[in-house]
Amino acid sequence: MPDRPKLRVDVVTIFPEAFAPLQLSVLGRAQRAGLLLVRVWNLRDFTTDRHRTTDDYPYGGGPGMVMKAEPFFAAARAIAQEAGGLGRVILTSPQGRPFTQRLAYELSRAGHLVILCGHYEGVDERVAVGLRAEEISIGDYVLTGGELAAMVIVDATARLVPGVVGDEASVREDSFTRGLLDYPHYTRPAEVEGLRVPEVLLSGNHQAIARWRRKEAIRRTLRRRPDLLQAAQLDEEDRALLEEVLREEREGGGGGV
Ligand code: 9D3
Repeated sequence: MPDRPKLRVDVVTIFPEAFAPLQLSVLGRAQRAGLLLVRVWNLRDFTTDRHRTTDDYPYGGGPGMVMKAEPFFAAARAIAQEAGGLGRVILTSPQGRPFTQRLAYELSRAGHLVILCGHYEGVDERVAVGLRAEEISIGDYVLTGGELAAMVIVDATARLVPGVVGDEASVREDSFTRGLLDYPHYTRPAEVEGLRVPEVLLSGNHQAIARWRRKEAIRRTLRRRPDLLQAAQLDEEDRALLEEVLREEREGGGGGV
């Protein structure tokens, strides 16, 4: 067991209990193995008033509440003291930079992340400015707060730390790294509800199987995510497979998904 985790993540939140899932499964095992350390801090512990207030009315008026700045600064100071610095500071925000697999790779090499979870209408702007926090969004839909976004960021980032996921090959093979969606998967039995496993997968012909899988990955990407196909790096053989798929798709059949 290493004496220092390869990735330390400090999360600051008003809902520390929401992070219980990070103790389970793959990330739980990684933490027990000392590869990963996730520390969750309760923002309320860094308030100084009787009511442990974390939000207040917006200057200038308008709807909703704004998270106060001082508790975040106090939490950051405590984290810096314990961790010996602050690493990369992230603020979850609908206004943030889109979170992508590329950014997950980048963060997985940072060594230390501090994730501040926003809530309500937002966080006092001076938190992002004063702590030099990078604002990150996980996508164009509206959540009730930053906690799920923080967990998504931790999950996608931590699994890229070497050793966290047992099967390194499956991490490297990931569809968003290769730029294509995954091919269809099957396991026993060979027939379910009248639906058969494609014959080629039962053939034992590994070259034919590899070709079929690549082709079906291209077909799925074309049908479901043509935007990804534009950006995918296709070699000569892939281009030939794409031509076949395009021909087959034109000829209809249209079956499946
Ligand atoms: C029109 C004002 N709304 C901005 C879109 C207010 C608002 C709604 C929801 C402010 C905060 C939130 C809570 N969302 C997050 O904190 C959040 C989030 C999200 O909603 N979608 C994707 N990524 C993220 S990261 C944090």
